[in-house]
Amino acid sequence: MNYFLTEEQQMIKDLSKTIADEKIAPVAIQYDEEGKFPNDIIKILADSDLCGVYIEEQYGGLGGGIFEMALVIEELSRACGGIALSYAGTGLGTFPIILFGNDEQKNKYLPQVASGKKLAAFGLTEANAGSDAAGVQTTAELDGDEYILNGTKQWITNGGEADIYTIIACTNKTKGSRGFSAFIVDKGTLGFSFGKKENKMGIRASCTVELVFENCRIPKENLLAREGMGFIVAMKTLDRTRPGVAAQALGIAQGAFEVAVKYSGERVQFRQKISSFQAIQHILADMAIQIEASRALVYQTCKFIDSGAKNISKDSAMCKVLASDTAMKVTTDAVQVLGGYGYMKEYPVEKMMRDAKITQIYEGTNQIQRNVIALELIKEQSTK
Ligand code: COS
Repeated sequence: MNYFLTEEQQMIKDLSKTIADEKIAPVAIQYDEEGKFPNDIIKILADSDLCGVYIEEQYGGLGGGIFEMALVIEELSRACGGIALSYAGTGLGTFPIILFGNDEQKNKYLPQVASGKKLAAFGLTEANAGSDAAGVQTTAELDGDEYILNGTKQWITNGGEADIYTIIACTNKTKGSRGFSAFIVDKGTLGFSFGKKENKMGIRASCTVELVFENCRIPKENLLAREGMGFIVAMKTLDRTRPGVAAQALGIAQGAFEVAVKYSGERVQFRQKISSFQAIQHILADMAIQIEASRALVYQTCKFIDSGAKNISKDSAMCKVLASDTAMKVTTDAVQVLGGYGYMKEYPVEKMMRDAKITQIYEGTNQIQRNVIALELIKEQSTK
């Protein structure tokens, strides 16, 4: 379908696709098996000026928004959802600065991300703070001109590889969700170290690591927005990055669909290509319908957010749910179309199925997204 992209958006999409086809697809299975972080691909993305598509021009970016970021993520994910995540995870770590950073913070950090010289990461999740984001126990205590951070963040994408970390910590235990604050922490700060690296089912080219803060002192200038704003920083960031997860899911689904279509045109059983069987045709048709519906919603949601709309939580959650549920269904069906071959590691679809699963879980499970959607619907109804 023609989504009437601008010339620049089409260029971003085409360039990302070329990199995905030529540089990522050939190494995706190997990187998955070895759990290798894609520093070489990040360098290619940086050299191609894709790292700053969502960052304002004054900070060295291309001046686009969520939509441009999603276009890159979608195309990279067609080839590898794990490799694409190093890019998407940097977006997640950077958006708190884009949304809430002061001039000094933006001037210092955004050009580093835009140039691709530095990656970012977002630290919200902890052992007791998953779906319940307000369960954060990491503390930040003001001491003169510094905050002292103590606690452990869990499952942090880009952990160890990123240089810039946006961290949510508790500054006042008595204030509930208004007792959290957001901070920027640089890699290498004394008292900030990396713990366990996870061994995951999918997205294995992405690193998922514990962040450990032990009396870690950061200058008070690293506070984002104001004390007490941390929960809002996290929620508003996630509202803008969940479409990125949706784009990742969309790309994974598209990649699996393309493999399934190609394979069904080559595989012969009962002296015919299996694409001549209606059973296979219907699976392919359903895949195409679900993918295109997801793409339409993801693109439109991104444009809606980029328009500056205020109330975006419901739409952001809806596109994340639709695209990730689609990715899980489509990749599972792609394995089915390939049959026994689909189950083998020589073919890419079993990896795509493993990669798809996380998109239903991270940046808020699809159950949490449905809660958000339902609560917004009820709110809308009560204000009519
Ligand atoms: N934008 C702005 N403000 C928001 C908001 C949003 N999207 N969502 C909530 N808030 C505000 C609320 O309005 C409320 O403000 P007041 O204190 O002024 O009333 C405050 O934040 C607390 O909101 P709420 O009571 O709804 O918080 P809950 O603790 O019930 O949690 C959910 C709400 C479940 C939506 C939140 O915990 C969540 O998003 N969980 C998933 C977290 C997640 O995505 N984890 C993955 C880790 S990141 S990879």
